[in-house]
Amino acid sequence: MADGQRCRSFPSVSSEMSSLGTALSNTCLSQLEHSDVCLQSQASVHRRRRLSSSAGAESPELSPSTEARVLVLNTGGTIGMMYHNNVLCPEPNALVKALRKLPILHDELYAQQTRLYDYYGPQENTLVLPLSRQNKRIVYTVLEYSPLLDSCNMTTDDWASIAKDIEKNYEKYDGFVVLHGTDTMAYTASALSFMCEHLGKPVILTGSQVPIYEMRNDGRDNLLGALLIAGQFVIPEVCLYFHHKLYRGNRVTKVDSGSFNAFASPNLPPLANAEVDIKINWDTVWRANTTAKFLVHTHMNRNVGLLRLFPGITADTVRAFLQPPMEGIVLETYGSGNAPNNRTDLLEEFRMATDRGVIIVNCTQCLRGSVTTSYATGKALIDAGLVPGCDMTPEAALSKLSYVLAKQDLSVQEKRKMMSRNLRGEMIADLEGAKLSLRDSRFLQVIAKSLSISCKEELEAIRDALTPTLACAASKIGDLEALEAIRQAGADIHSTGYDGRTPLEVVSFSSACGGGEKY
Ligand code: ASN
Repeated sequence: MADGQRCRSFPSVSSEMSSLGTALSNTCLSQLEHSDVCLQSQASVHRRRRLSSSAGAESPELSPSTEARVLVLNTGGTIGMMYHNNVLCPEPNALVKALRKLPILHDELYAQQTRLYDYYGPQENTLVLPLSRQNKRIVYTVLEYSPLLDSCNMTTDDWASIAKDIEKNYEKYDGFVVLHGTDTMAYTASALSFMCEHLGKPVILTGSQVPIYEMRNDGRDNLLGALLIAGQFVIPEVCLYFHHKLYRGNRVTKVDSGSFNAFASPNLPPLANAEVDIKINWDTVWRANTTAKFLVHTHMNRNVGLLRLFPGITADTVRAFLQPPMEGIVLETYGSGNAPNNRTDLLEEFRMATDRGVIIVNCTQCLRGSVTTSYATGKALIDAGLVPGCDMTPEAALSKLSYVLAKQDLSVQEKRKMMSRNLRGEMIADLEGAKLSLRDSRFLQVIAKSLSISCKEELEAIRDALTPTLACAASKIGDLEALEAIRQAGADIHSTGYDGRTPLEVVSFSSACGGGEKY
């Protein structure tokens, strides 16, 4: 499994079982992968067929099935900046004009020959990529925000505008690219991942370290890669594309201000690598296990903050920070979630805040790794009422807090619970402590959840593939109750497991050897 997280989160599942799950998920997902690409651009096909039949005999042959539509929301950032008085500032109404002159980002001949603008809207904001290696045409429309912003000037209201624009245009496009400054891109990507619920299409944030107008720049590659992925693959996630890699948006952090390789996703491997081929790690791609309609939540609570512990921090500083109206903070602790346990003054401040309903999430200051309770210095924070942030980045934890605290119909206890649940793949699945046994009907559900199974058919496929194996495992250890539970759940205990034997054969063999009982 490319995503090692999932194996780690199954303490009670045997390695045999997890490799079976891997094989199964690979099969399901590679089948889906194929159908996903086919699903792409159905709307475009329909639209362009109508155009084709009205275009007349002189119109060149269209191959509309190869077209996909992507909406580009240009919010600002260095990618579209120019120098004014020696400093970089966003330059309005310039980007599309520049893109139009770049053959790798626009094929004007195709646009003219196929009367692209007659159908897809004005020339000022509609462009088309040259034919991709997968024989696709990506037609993209740029919606420029006003004013364009350096991302340092963005607030939660700007996140809401992006989310609303995606919602408004959701049906018309196959995917979305958000051009954004790099400085706060990890925050926006995280926030959008929570704001967008039941997302079924890719939303990819990108930008650059050097303006696209300069001779040497990373903007062209980043925009091209984001467009190709958004237009050709159904990756139903808020992602961030930078320097040939596609990341889950709520897993990234900006790690370098002076390199084209500006982002890292320390606790999750990339969703895709765009090298000679674009390789998608389908095992890692998040799939919501629902077919519910896409919706956005734009209400975010702004009474949140980030507090980084440091040796010698005073209780006065902590108390001041936790004063109302503060409702939730992300405490950046040492190592695996540790804080001084010899500082009763500090722990008392945390305790008093959590007692009055402030949610404090414990995240590590380390770039990589998770919060645990291995040390007494970590346990002290649990005792003070902090919520463990597992392996969430501070950016993801903060925006999740802002999203969760805005849910007025939930109690503080429910909000705390929601903070410790994995909502959008922002943390490792919280299955620890789930004491699963073979007789527990949740067993399959937990496996399905970890594979992000999204429909009934997939769940059934998992059940059909796993039940013979589970039944054999139950037989082997003589767990007749489990065998009965599996049989009642609809499994055929006469079908063979991974070693070609039926559960009954296993049980007979085991009892012959003095192991199990006769069923
Ligand atoms: N200050 C810029 C921004 O975040 C940095 C960039 O985009 N590279 O908008």
